[in-house]
Amino acid sequence: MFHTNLAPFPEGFLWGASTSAYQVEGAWDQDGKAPSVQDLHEPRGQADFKVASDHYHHVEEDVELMARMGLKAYRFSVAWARVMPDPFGDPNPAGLAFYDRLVNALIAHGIEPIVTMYHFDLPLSLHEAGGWANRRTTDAFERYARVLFEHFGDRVKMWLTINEQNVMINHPNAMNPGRTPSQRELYQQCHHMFVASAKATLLLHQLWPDAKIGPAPNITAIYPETCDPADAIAADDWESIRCWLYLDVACYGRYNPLVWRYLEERGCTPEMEPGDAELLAAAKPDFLGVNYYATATVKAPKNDGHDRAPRNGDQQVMIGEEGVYRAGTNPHLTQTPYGWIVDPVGLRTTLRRIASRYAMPILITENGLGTHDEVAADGGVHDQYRIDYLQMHFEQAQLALSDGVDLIGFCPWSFMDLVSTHNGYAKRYGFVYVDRDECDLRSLERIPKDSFHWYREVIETNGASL
Ligand code: BGP
Repeated sequence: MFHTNLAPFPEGFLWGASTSAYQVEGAWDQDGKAPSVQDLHEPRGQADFKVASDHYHHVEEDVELMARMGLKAYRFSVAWARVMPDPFGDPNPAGLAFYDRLVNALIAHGIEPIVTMYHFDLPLSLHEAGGWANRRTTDAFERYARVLFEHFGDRVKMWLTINEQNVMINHPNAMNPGRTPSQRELYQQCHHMFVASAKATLLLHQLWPDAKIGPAPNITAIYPETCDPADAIAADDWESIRCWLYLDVACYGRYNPLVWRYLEERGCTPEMEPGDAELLAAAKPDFLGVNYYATATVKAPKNDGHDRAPRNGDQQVMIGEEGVYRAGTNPHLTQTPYGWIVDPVGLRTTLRRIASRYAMPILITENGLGTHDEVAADGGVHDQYRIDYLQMHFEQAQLALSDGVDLIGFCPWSFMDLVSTHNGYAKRYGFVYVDRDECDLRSLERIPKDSFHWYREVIETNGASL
């Protein structure tokens, strides 16, 4: 659809940026923090999460930079194991104190804190007790939620429960170190995450009726590879299993009927406790966080033992499922050097589909370009490629607004360079360069990239400079 007049970005639009605790903080075992599943990763020749970007020791300086860039919002996650080293015990005062410093500095600069409660870093002790397959993890999450809401609820008014629950279920290896759960177990884990998220949602609404909370799945539009109706069914299946299941439970409080049948056929329906259905139905989010990087393309399965066709890849690389769909290719789209599809129009499509299905406010909680950056001879980082990438995605966000999508903010990934989930420090996303490489911590100096200055102007003009 063409628009004769583009809708302007609304007043109060949350121009933000995102990070997550384990990828940026470092101080992995300091001041009482217990290990999380992420601390088990010790990749050879690649950055681990022990020091990361050392945000823990640079927090005030980093917030100063956010203020210089003019950020209206900063999305970060709390490390569950920093606040609750014993998930069933008392909170760690030093852990709370670190986030107090961060939250207070943000507020002093007029930056809205948006807090993800759990971003891939399950406390190791919970993992060792069965992780999300163990129902007690939902009790631990509720306890943790109460600590966070009681402590920060006077200042933090926007919360995200779980980052990319759908990625954790569809790409489970990174979150389940040392083992590969069965599909049945994965959907039990998934159900427990739904329960945990619902409990947190109800609790926040009870304690702080003025605060807002939502999930943060990775949602992306899907294309059938051709107009063959069989490809369209495969695309529908993929979208229901990977995307709608998660938003249907959050928004409608019930499982998607197609996915429920798919689980029944495979003997994978989760065990529910009495009261779960009512709990899911009662917990209503206030907005939807959406991580968007790349669209996917699928085609009909052949059911010949090769539909899965596993490719080496990470959370954005499409893998098929036997008898359900196969990965397809899309000749209209390019890829990043790391093989991630670049599809700005796909962002508009994704937002439109979510809006027309759920009619809820949407916050883009992640989107960005991960690639190699270098400090030039003049001392700057000239990341025009990142500016181009973000410019295209912001333009499509504005088109989505013009289409009628209630888009409340855009938080690119990431505010500063941080450790990539799969590619260490070689793959950078930040507006701010951090002087370290894979294994050499160097100075850890912060250097604003060209994209930093470009984004400052976008924010200052509320998008008019695009
Ligand atoms: C999302 C995660 C982020 C971040 C991002 C980039 O799936 O929520 O934590 O890692 O992807 O991915 P990567 O670091 O693998 O490049």
